[in-house]
Amino acid sequence: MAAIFPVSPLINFRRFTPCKLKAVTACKSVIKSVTGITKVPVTTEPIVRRSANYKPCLWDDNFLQSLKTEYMGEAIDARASALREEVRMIFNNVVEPLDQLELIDQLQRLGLDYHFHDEINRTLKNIHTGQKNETWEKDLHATALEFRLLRQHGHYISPEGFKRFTENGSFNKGIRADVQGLLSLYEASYFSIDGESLMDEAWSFTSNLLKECPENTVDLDLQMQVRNALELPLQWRIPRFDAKWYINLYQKSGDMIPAVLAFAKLDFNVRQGLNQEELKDLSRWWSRLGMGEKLPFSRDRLVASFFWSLGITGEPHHRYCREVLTKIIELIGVYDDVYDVYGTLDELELFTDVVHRWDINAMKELPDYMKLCFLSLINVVNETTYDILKDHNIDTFPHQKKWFNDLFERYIVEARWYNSGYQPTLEEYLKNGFVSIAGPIAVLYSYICTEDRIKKEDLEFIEDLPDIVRLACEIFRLTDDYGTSSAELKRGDVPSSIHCYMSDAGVSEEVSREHMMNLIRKKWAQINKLRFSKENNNPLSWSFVDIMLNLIRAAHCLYNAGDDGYGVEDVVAKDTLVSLLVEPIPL
Ligand code: 0FV
Ligand code: MN
Ligand code: MN
Ligand code: MN
Ligand code: MN
Repeated sequence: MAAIFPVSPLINFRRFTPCKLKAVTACKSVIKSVTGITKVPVTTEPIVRRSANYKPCLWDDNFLQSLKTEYMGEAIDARASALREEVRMIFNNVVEPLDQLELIDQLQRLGLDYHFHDEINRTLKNIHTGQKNETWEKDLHATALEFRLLRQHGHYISPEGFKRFTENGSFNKGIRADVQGLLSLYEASYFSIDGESLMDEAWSFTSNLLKECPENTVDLDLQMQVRNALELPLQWRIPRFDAKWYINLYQKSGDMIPAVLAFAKLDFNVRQGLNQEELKDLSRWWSRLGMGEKLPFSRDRLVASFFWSLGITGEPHHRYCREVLTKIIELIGVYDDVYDVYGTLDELELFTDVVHRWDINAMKELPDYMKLCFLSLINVVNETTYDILKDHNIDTFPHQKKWFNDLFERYIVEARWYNSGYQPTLEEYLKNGFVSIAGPIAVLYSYICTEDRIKKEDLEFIEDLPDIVRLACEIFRLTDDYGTSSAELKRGDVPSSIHCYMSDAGVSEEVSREHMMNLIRKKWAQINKLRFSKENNNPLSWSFVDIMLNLIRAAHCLYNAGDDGYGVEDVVAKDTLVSLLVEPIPL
């Protein structure tokens, strides 16, 4: 235990809120001297530090620099653009609405939709305003596909159409055998708006039936799709992470179009080549920083951080955003480990204060390992400020400084809770936790790095953490806890949402986990509601909100099935990362 020094009257408790008073006693040893400089007291007792036992990173710089692509250069570009125009022509020649919807769905899942935004938007708009399609009356799949795609793209459609498949408010037993229809209805149910009881019914009806999907009565590919959907629905997935899987499925399907298939494969490989170049640059940045070696207690997860940024925004022209997000995520992972694992409370109070002052001269007060943290932070913020100023003529420095301050303010609250053994309620925990997961800061950086025109009112809207941002970040927090809380609890960390609820409600971990899953679905439905509601004064574009939601989709993918796909690299590394970033599709 650190020695307790007499409390100076100048000690600064300004940032303590009443609910954390219990933790205050644990922080007495931070001293504010008359010069206003906070000091970590010298103690003769050895400092006992925790360890997260993270494995070393799987991808060293030499390996990343050795990645090569054959899919670059003029000949490849010419081939890609010929295929793109061929697919555009095919698209424009499809006239039946159901065929159009199927093609749009396929393009999205093949990862090609970003080439055809205009065509897709125009087509969906026509379908939305067009005549009701009588021929679909008995077709559950068509009804559900239309519902899902229209809502995905911001066209409100009522769930009334599904009433045709119900009797006395419950779904018809007659559709049990229609596995394709059930699957489509299941996917559509994730686009429900909070309060739509018919869609809740659709979700429980289809998920129960699909779980028992009769093994011998449907073909293997459909079975595989059902399993995949039960793992995570489309609305919670990043299509590009599954593009290879889907390309393989599409290749075997009856309505495969050769040009579409060829373009999907080529485009996948071209983007992989671009991503490899980006990763090489980032790996040079990271190995030059040397934080992996200097701070061996922390996560060294550059590729996983890049993967996250790729999930948030994968389109080739958002390269700059991926660069910044990867850096930010990588560094946040380290800072988070400083707060959660390695730092003593005294050191953390001091670090939080130095960041608050943002004074490079104060760096000398920090222990050596924290100097690297502080300087890396200042550097990345300065660099990003410069870039944005150069390109947009907007000074984002005060904003960025505030975002990190807000993050560390939440980190220190958790550190105080942990050190004083305080058990927050779920409500109290989430109030702090939706920021401490670094969701808001990731959303804000995504905003300033993707928008062509950064708007002050948009920035301020996000900074105020309105419901739509809060809900998204709460989902991020809940999914992270779902995947990481067991290990966190074992090594010693603040209790997670799962454990807060166990203590609040006196339930088992299993019951609490189920409750969290229901909460996550509920919060998604609330987000869907806000996206469609006209009253919430949300100035953000539909497409930016989608980028924000990609943050939590990536979280769903990384933390799926209760694993920590970020900290424990080999969970996703073996399959998804290699497949996405290293191995091209044979043409
Ligand atoms: C989560 O780790 C972590 F560090 C993440 C998610 C990196 C930041 C990622 C983004 C901003 C996208 P951990 O489970 O240790 O986080 P908590 O908050 O539980 O300590
Ligand atoms: Mn942590
Ligand atoms: Mn943390
Ligand atoms: Mn966690
Ligand atoms: Mn945690």
